[in-house]
Amino acid sequence: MNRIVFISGATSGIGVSCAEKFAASGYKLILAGRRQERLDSIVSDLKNRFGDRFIALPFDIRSLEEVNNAIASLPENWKQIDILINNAGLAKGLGPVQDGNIDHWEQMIDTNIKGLLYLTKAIIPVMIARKSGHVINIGSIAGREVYANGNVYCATKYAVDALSKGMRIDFVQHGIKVSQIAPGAVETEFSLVRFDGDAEKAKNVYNGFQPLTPVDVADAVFYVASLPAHVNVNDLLLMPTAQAAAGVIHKVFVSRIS
Ligand code: NDP
Ligand code: 8X3
Repeated sequence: MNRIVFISGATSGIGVSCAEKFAASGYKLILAGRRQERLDSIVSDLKNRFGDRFIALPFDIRSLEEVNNAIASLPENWKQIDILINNAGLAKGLGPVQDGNIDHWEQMIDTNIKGLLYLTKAIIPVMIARKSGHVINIGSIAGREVYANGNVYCATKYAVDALSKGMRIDFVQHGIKVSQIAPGAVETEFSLVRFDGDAEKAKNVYNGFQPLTPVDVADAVFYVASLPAHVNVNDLLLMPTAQAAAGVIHKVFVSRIS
């Protein structure tokens, strides 16, 4: 196996699970994120278990300059990326637009929309030149239904949905697949980030039901990436059984009387 996968947001959650899954199946991986220490430790652990076919590439996806420099810095034999998993993303805050925090809005828009575009633009030329490749965008149920107080985060994921459709149209003539995986609630660091490190608030999001695990999402990504050349999953909405819609989660609490 000599195929190269680029995973953005590989320091945590879905990105780490994708790294595990593709690493165990023999792929070469470029793992990106801002937290260099975490990336280095993940890469060193993967190297110990699977051999020397992993690269850590720390950069902030919001900076066009950092994105372009990072891709340009790849060794020549690592530039022929076969699969790009556009996973880096975040939510900041949960509240009505009238109380919105402008910094939060900018961070979400710059990461989830502009960062995804910058990275795709930097990597797509090698796929076009080779007339093959696969871009897998991580969308969300939040890109299908707007939920209360989700406004700007939902808008960024609607944008990922639109960009996935647009890229598929633009890249089809070059033999490049574009897929979107849109998960419902997944227990990762997502809510911890959304609530600025408030662990109790984050934990409450997932209390009383079984959310998806990041491994569930990685399994879906791997399935989509493993199909024959003539088959593409355009779009896959993957939900916890207990989540019927964005804002409808069936929670069961067992009360304890001591
Ligand atoms: P995590 O918070 O666990 O992981 C997010 C990843 O994105 C981290 O590796 C983080 O790395 C990276 N990231 C964030 N900002 C930047 C940045 N500016 N530059 C580079 N990397 C960045 O959350 P998840 O694993 O849950 O999220 C992954 C994707 O899945 C996101 O796009 C999210 O919107 C989407 N999603 C999540 C769901 C959920 O319920 N958890 C459901 C549906 C979709 P670092 O901080 O090191 O930069
Ligand atoms: C993350 C899922 O429903 O918390 O995209 O916004 S949700």
